[in-house]
Amino acid sequence: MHNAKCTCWNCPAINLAGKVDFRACGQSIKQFDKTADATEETHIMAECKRRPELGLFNPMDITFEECPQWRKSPYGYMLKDMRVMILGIDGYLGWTLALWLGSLGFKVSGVDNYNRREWVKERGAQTIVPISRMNERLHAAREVLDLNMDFRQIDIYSERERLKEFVDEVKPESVVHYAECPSAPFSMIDVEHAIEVQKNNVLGTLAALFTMRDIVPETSMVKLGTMGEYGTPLTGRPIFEGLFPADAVLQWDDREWSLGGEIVPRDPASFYHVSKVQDTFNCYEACKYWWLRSYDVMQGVIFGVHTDQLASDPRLRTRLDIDECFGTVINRFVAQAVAGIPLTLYGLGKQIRGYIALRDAMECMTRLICSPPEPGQYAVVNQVSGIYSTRQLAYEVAKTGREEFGLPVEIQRVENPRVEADEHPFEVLHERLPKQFEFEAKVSVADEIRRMFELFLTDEVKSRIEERRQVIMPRTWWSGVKKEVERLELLELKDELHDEEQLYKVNG
Ligand code: USQ
Repeated sequence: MHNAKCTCWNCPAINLAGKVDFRACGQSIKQFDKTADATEETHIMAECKRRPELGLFNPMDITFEECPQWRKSPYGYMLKDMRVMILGIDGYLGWTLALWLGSLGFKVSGVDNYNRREWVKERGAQTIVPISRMNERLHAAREVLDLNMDFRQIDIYSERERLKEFVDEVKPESVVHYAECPSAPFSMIDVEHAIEVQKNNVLGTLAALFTMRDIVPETSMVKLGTMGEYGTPLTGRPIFEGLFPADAVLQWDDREWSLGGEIVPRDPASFYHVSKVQDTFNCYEACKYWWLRSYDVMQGVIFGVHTDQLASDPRLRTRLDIDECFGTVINRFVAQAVAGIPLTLYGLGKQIRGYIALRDAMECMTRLICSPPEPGQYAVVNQVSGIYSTRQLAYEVAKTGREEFGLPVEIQRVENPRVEADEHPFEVLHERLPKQFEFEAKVSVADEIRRMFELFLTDEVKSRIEERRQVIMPRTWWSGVKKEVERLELLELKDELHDEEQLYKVNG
């Protein structure tokens, strides 16, 4: 199992004691290797909050597989009854993860300020999959899955004291940070929206980091970043996992420097993506100054509706947005196919992105929660399971819609309201999740598209899509102009074209 050999050094249940030198942050674990004569005067020692009878000991002494508090699970060794707090538990990902973790035996708590519900409402849109109020959702989770989740309505930035009190009460052993506005177009509407997104995201993250420093410094923060921080380097330079590998070299002016361990350059594509870049630096600094530990999860574009828990009862479903601001591209394409709107490819439709299905993203998060970084470690994973152009995805949706659901799906190219390269090289490294954490993607794009059609074609969801069809076409231009995009071309869907445009994986 991927985390069998991790030691108490990685475990959130320890208190650090002995010779803890906070200036040593970022030092490699090697410097604290076990030695026979380790004492609290000479070495970092640990006390276990769960097993106080151990007294002071060297944190390298006990591995997860040796510790009775860590149990085997499908996703690695898992800390028994591990307490996970989800910031943003009411959202598309937050609610899905809460049910997923709860079903695995984690003790789940969460906070939310319901901003997402308000932002979507403000755009005149709605989740096409109906969701109920939080207390009804919690009630259903109890009834159907026997889960008792502890929830508080808290804004993590403006209600910092309440957040502190809740964290102090729960003492989470992992904090998942999903409490951010996830929309590039929303941040580009006008100055008010740009400020709202950056305030919510950057200041909320800072508040969460300070809270963790003060109350649960041994707890890891699993923070949702985005592949969009990196942009699409036009030189074709590979997109490394957050930090340059040790052998990366910069050559210039007949001289040479190592780039190993430096944060790779960012080229964000909207004021939203800029907020995530700022978060990266804030998390990185918090790890450096205070020995916090964090995974920055550079997630690709997410899609899908399915996990076993979400499907177990209609009251447990997660939200699903399809408007120009909050709908991600595959989810939007399937809704467009159902609404009889030709799928909207922006520009050439040759933008390449990393993608991951909802269920697979949950599995990745679980593996990361179960394998916390070392104290002071800021680590990055690129969380994608396939690399596709938007054109390939549109063809896949059109093909499935036509052949399996008998829908007359068409594809159009429309003006691109965003400022982004619509033809560019793209080489993403996404090796850590499969190699270090033994993650293997389980959900294919084709299968998830099929599931989405099945759900979207049910009477209730279909009529909610129809009700809000006016929010589907984009009107938010990066230039600030507000006008609906115009069609550039209606693509002809020939059978041969289907074969040419088959989904493929560029790498990985
Ligand atoms: N696109 C279309 N047609 C549409 C909608 C989008 O061609 O109807 C194109 C966009 O121009 C873009 C690509 O599809 O090139 C992806 O767009 P998106 O809206 O699905 O995703 P994006 O705005 O990039 O943002 C989403 C999430 C965000 C996350 C990001 C990961 O909303 O939270 O950060 O995916 S990534 O794209 O890797 O940056």
